[in-house]
Amino acid sequence: MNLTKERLKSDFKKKLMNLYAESIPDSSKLHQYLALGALVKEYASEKWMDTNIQYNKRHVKQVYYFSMEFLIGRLLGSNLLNLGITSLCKDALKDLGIDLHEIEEVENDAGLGNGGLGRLAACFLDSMASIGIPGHGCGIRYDYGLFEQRIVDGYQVEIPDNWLKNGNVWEVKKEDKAIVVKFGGKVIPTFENNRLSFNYQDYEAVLAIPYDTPIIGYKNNTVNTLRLWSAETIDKDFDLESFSRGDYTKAVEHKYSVQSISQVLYPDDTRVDGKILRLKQQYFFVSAGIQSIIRRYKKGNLPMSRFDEFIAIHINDTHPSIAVAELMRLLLDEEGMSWDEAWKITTNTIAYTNHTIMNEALEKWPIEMFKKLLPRTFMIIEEIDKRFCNEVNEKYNDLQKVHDMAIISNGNIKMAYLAIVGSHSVNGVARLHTEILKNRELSNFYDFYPDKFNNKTNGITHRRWLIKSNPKLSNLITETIGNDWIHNPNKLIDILPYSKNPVFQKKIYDIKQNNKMDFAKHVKDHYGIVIDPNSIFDVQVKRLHAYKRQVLNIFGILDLYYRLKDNPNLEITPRTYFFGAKAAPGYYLAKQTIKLINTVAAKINNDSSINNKIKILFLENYSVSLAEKIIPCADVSEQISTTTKEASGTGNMKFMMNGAITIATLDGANVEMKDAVGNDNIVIFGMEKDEVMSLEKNKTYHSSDYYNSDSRLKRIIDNLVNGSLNVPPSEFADIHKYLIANNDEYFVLKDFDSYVQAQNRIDKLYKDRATWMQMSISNIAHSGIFSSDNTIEQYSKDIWKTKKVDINI
Ligand code: 26V
Repeated sequence: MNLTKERLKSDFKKKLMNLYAESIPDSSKLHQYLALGALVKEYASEKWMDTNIQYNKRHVKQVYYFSMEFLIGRLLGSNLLNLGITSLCKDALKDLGIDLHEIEEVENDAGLGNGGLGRLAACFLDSMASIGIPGHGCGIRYDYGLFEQRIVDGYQVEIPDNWLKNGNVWEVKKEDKAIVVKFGGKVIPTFENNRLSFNYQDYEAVLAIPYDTPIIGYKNNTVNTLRLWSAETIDKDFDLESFSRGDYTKAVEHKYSVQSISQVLYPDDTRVDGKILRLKQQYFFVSAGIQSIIRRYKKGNLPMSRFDEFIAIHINDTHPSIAVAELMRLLLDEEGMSWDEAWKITTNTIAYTNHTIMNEALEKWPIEMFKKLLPRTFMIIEEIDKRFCNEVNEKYNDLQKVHDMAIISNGNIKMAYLAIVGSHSVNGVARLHTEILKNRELSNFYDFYPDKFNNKTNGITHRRWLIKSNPKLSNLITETIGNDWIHNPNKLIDILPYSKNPVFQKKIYDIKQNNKMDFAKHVKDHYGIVIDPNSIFDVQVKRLHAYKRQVLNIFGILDLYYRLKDNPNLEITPRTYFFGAKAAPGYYLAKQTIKLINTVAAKINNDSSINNKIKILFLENYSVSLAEKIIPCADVSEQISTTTKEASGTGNMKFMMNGAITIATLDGANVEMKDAVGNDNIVIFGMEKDEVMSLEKNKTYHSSDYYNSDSRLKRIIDNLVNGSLNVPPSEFADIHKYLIANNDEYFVLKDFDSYVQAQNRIDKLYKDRATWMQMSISNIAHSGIFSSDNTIEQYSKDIWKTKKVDINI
C-alpha cells in the first residue's frame, strides 16, 4: 500500500462519515480517535491476513505466549509507529485542523495487567512481531482491567476500570472460532474399543469467545495476533433448562456466573489467596487456547506426533501452568495417544518462566477445590506426580526428598513444580534471580534437571520506550549516528564517543529540560500543581510493595528535610520527588505507605521555610501511558529494592534508556545494568546479596539497634507517631510497628545510611553538569542490550527454536 497524505486525509474523512455521519467540525475527539483507529486497523489488515496465510502455508514453528496479563497500554501511537506512518498521519491531521497528540490522549489504556509481568508480555509481543518471529499472545479479555486509582485525602481509592466503555477499535471478535470449556461434574472412565476413555457427566460448559488484536511488527509486514478469550454462556443469554422450568432468576444467575470468569483482572500481585474464580480463569483461557492451537494445527494436515516440532507454548509464570495437564488431557483423551508419547510432546512443547521468589506469590491450589472444579485434570496431575516421585525416588532413594519435591503434598498442588516437571525449559528473568532459583529456591529441581535451567534477562521494547515516548531524544540519536540503531538497538553504543562532547551534551541536556517542561505543564493543567523544571526530577514509579521500599525513599526525603530545617543554608540542588504506585486493594501496609507519602508531601510542600528545595508529588493512577510521560523527564531513577527480592525489574531499563542516572541496590537486572554502564555511571548502595542472605538465614538483624544508634532514624521514626506530621499519632502506628516491633523485614533501617550517602553523591554529581551529562549519555549508549528484541532472540534460539519469517506482500 502506498499511503500518501492526501489519501489518508480522504480515508479519514470517509471513515468519520461512514461510522458516524459526521464531518470534522461536528465530530468529537472521541469519534476522531475511533475513526482513526478503525482506519489504522484497516491499513494493517492485509498484512495481518497475509501473515497468517504464510505462517500456515509454510508450516513454520509458532510460539504461543500464555499469560494471565498483557499490560498493553495504548495502541494508536505504537501502531502508527510500527506501520511507519506517524509523521504522515500527524501532517495529514494537522491539515485537517486536528492535533494527533490530542487524539492519542483519548484512548483508554488496555490495563490488563498488574505490573512488570504483564508489561513484559506486552514488550515481548512487540519484539516478536518486529523481529519477524511467529509468536502470538494468549490471555483473557477482562471486561475490567487494573483498577483506576484516585487519591482522596491522601488515601488510595479504587475505581473500576471500564476500559471498554467506548468500544475497542483494535480487536476483532471471532464468534465463529468459539471453544467450549468444561468445568466440574463427574468423570466416567469407560473401556471402549480396547482402550480406556473418559466421559464427563453433569459438567458446566462455558463458551470461550476469542477477540483478536493485531500485533504489528516494526516496518516489516509481519502482523501477529494477541488472542484474548471472553466467557459467555453457551445458549447465549439464558440457561434454557432453568428458564423452561420457569426458574428465571436461576437462569440469569447462571449467565452472570459464567460471565464473571472474564470479568475482572485480579489486582493483587503480592500473594495468592486460592480463590476458585482465579483457578477458573486460569483453566478457562488455557483450555480454550490449547484447543484452538490444536484445531489450527490439524488444519495443516500434520500428524499430532510432530506437534512439538511446530508449536511452542510459553507459560508466563505459573498462572497458566495448568497447560501441562491440559495438553496431556487433550493428547490422551481426544487424540488417543499413549502416556509416554503425550508426555514427550507436552514437555517438548512447554517452557516456563519464573518471575518471583516471593513465597506469598508462589501458587498452590487446595486439592479438594481443584478436584471438584477440574476432576479429569486432577487425575492427570496425580499421575504426573506419581511418575515423577518414582523417578526422584529411583535417583536419590530418599523419601524426604520425594516429599519435598512432590507436586502434590500437604493437601496442595504446587503449580511451580508442575510447571518445572512438565516443561523442557525453566528460566529466571535476570542473572541474580536465576542463580537464586538454582542455588536456593529450586535447588532440588536444579540438581534433578540441571539442563532445564537457564537465564533470560528481561528487556523492554525500545520502540515504545524510546522512539515513541521520547521522540526528541530519538531524533537526536538518529541525527548523530544514523538510524541503524532502530533495527539494531545495540548500535546505541555508537553515541558513546559523543559522551564527552560539550555540544552533544548540551543537546541532550536541552531535550531533558524540554521533556521536564512539558511534564510540568501537564502537571499544572491536570493537577493545578506547580513544579520547577530546574529541579532534579527524582522518580520512583512501580507497584507499591514493602520489598520495593518506597519507605526508604520517604525516609531519605525526611532526613534531607530535617537537615534543611536544622541548616537553612544547606546547599543542595532543589529536587522534585515523584512517586507513582498502586497498592493491591487488600494490602494494608502498602495503602498506609501511600498515605505516608502524601502526608509527608503535604507537610514539606507547604513548608515555605525550606525555600522550595524539596517538592513531593504523588502521581495518581500510575499506568503505561503515565509511564511514557514521566520516564523521559527523569533525572534520577530509584531502583532501591532489598537485594535478592526484585526478580529483574524492567522500569530500571526504561529509565536508563532515557538517560536517567540510577540509584540502585545490586538487585535484579540492576546488576547487569551496572556491568553494562560501569561503576562510575550508576550510583550503587546497600547490602549485597550475601549479606542479605546471611542476615536472613542467621536471623542476626535487629532493626531496633539501628533505631537506637542512629539519631536521624530515631527522629524520623519517632515523628511518624508523635503528631508532628500533622496527622493523629495512630495513623502510622502500624508502619512503626512493622519497622521496629516486627523487625523491618526488608532492611530499610539497615540500608538507610548507605542510601543517604548515595543520594548525597547524586546531589554532588548533578552539580557538575559535564560529568552528569557524560553519565547520562553513557547510560543511553549502553541501554541497547536491554531491548526486548535481544531477549526474544535468546528465547527463540535457546528455548523455542523458532525461525524468523519474512512476510512477502
Ligand atoms: C502474582 C500473583 C500472585 C497471586 C495472584 C495474582 C498474581 C498476579 C501477578 C503476580 C505476579 C508476580 C510476579 C511479578 O510480577 N514479577 C515481576 O516480573 C517482572 C517481569 O519479569 C520482573 O521484572 C519483576 O522484578 C517481578 O517482580
